Amino acid sequence: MSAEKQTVMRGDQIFRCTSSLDCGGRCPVRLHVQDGVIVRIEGDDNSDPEKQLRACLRGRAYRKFIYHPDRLKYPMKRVGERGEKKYERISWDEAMDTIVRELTRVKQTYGPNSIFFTAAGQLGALHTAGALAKALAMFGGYTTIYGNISSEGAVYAVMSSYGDVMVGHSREDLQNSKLIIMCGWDPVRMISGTDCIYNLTKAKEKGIRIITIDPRFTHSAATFADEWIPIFPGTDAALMVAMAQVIIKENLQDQAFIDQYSVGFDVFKDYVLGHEDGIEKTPEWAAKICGVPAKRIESLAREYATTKPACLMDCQGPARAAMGEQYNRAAITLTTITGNVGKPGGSACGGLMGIPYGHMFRSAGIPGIKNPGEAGGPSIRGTLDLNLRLVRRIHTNKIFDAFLEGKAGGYPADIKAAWLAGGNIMTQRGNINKGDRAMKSLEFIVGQDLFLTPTMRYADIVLPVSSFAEKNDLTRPWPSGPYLTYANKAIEPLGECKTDWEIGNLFAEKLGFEKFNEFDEDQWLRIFIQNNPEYKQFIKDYDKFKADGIHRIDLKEPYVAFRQQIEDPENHKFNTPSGKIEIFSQRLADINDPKIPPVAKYIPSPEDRHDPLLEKYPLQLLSPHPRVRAHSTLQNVDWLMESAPHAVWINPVDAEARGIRDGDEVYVFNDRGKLAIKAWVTRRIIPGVVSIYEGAYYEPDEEGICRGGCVNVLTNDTYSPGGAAALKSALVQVGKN
Ligand SMILES: Nc1nc2c(c(=O)[nH]1)N[C@H]1C(S)=C(S)[C@@H](COP(=O)(O)OP(=O)(O)OC[C@H]3O[C@@H](n4cnc5c(=O)[nH]c(N)nc54)[C@H](O)[C@@H]3O)O[C@H]1N2
Ligand SMILES: Nc1nc2c(c(=O)[nH]1)N[C@H]1C(S)=C(S)[C@@H](COP(=O)(O)OP(=O)(O)OC[C@H]3O[C@@H](n4cnc5c(=O)[nH]c(N)nc54)[C@H](O)[C@@H]3O)O[C@H]1N2
Ligand SMILES: [Mo]
Repeated sequence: MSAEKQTVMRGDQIFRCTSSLDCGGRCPVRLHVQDGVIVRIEGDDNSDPEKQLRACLRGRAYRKFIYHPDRLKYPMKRVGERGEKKYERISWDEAMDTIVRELTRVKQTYGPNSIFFTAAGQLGALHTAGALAKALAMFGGYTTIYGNISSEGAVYAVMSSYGDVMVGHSREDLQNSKLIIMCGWDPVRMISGTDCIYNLTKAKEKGIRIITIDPRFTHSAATFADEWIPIFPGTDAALMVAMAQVIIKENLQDQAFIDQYSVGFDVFKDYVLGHEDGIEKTPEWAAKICGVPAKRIESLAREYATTKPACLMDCQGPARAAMGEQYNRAAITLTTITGNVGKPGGSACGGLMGIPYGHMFRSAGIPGIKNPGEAGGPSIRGTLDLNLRLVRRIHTNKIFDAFLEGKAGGYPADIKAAWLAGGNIMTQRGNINKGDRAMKSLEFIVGQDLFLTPTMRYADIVLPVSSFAEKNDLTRPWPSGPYLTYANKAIEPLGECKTDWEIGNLFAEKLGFEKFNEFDEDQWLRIFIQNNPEYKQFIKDYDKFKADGIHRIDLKEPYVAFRQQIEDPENHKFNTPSGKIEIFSQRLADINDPKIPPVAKYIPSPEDRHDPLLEKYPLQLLSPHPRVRAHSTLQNVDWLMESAPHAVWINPVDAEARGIRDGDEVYVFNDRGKLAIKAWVTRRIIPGVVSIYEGAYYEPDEEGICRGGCVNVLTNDTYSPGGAAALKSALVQVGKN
């Protein structure tokens, strides 16, 4: 270490923290503080290389986020038009008085369900919008969203197949595999657990063969893969069904495993062999759909079925599409028929990849109360019937239609006011230009964030929120664990910032709710640990946990999903009606909708490459998560943006046909919107497909062209039959004007 570095370190106080952002890591970091100011950030310093949790470039740049000059520091009220960014500073008192007055008016005039409430963007245990949700419920209730924007397709697939969302393995288990197939999984960019890349590196060093299947030559392909198999978006189910056809024809399936642990293989086989619809799902059939040559489909099927154990890794991204759940259902079917479920070095598929040890505060948090807005409705617990789920709630990708159409459009309420407690819906939901109209249709909006985001620009009252460094909280790693984290407060809140929890308490106080909050921050965090058996078994010493900032859970061997069900089937059934893995699901059959079939199928979808709209808009649009942001968060950190300028990925074939050269300013457009962006002409994406990272701010000019390059001006505000936000199913054109 240099002398200079040592001098800097000498008066530093070090606080162990993690972010609470919705990113793929939430990595442990050490915040160095001098005179109340964070001066430097370092990563985890665990001396054991096997255990050290290495933060990515985003974690190392947090200082630039926390101290960004654009941070909101005071409450503000809108003085211009919605979306115009004209605001004036007001006091907390005035802000809260206005909120109480306006929400009371709306409640009295239209009923409590006309108040829409949603929160996102951060994942702490205490300093969330939980207190606000409770206060709003006590105030009379609200309408909220249904469906996880990240993973609803995957959730649907695992719930129908396994009856459980905990389908991951510890990342360490990648090293036990003989073959890793990354199908739409790009952890080098999206992290997928802080220990993931280390374990992939170890797997690679061991000589384990790694294949990627992706329309893009991803960062993971570049770093780890022995082979890249390009594929057209939305067609993995065709590829996988054809792999199953080869496996069945050549009798390579693990029949004993299938017989013992699953139901419905015969129904799937009938579909694959064409007994059901007269079309045999041969590699030639699939090649026409997915673009992978038939010979390669055949050899991939053989390689996958004969290498044991093999780890097929599907993810959530490709399932965020118009027929999303079929991709995960098909992957689950493949791993089942090859007997790779519940085995070290195998995988359960299903895209969620969580293990129980990364989810510790599922049951930690301030006890809420039931939202009266949802009282008296039918129970939606455990159902796979999406229509039932939509009775009381608005699908997460349908917020804008719900605002615009209300009950007349079949939505649960006529929305007149919204409280948006984090999350940036005016950048992160499909069809943002519709969002502009929707947000303008409301009578009152209150928002809370660290920045004047495109969403906050529509709010009548904007409340400033503290960053994760300005409060103590329990945070949780991306689902892979296995460790628990405590994010220490390193600095005082900037300006007059408050946490979401404090805002909830303040609102309750203004409404005169007595004894709304009985404990302080430290008391609550201790209570969470005491009351939550999953924490309690590991955290014996609260103060030590707080000081260390992390508790590593010593698993004797890597966690393997469904190991007990496979090794001890007498005593451990799958949580499905049959007690087995459901290749065929009777619950899906009962829904009786060909778009949500009881076995995995390839089903064409709107705005895929077989849609006639392709003539007008010939390019499929991808929108993966940005390597250097967490969605739209961190988008203003110059260090990060310099390292990966925002651009549309376009293949030279498509670029040349349009006279586009690398670095040119181009427009990407369809009937929903138009954005301006630089072109990155690269063979890292296949012809016929373009890609723009999600998360760039929505910045429309007078003509309505998004100058920020927000991909969601182009995407759809629809969802799949299983409830996946169909953000990856969009056709576009690219041109120089
Ligand atoms: N086209 C396309 N769109 C997508 C996706 C895609 O793949 N393609 N992915 C989808 C997915 S998976 C997700 S999860 C969503 C993410 O959607 P959002 O959650 O809306 O995304 P973020 O940009 O992370 O927004 C978080 C906001 O919360 C703020 N924030 C951070 N910390 C706090 C806090 O403590 N309190 C409050 N009140 N605010 C805070 C941040 O400043 C930021 O403005 O995007 C979805 N949108
Ligand atoms: N750096 C960073 N990491 C993040 C986040 C972030 O914002 N920034 N967000 C986090 C969150 S909330 C989530 S939900 C996860 C999401 O992470 P993912 O679920 O992995 O989603 P995406 O980022 O959309 O990545 C999808 C990948 O699949 C590929 N792909 C798209 N369509 C297809 C297809 O049809 N077939 C195949 N085979 N591949 C396809 C894309 O090219 C891309 O490589 O990431 C987390 N990690
Ligand atoms: Mo997500």
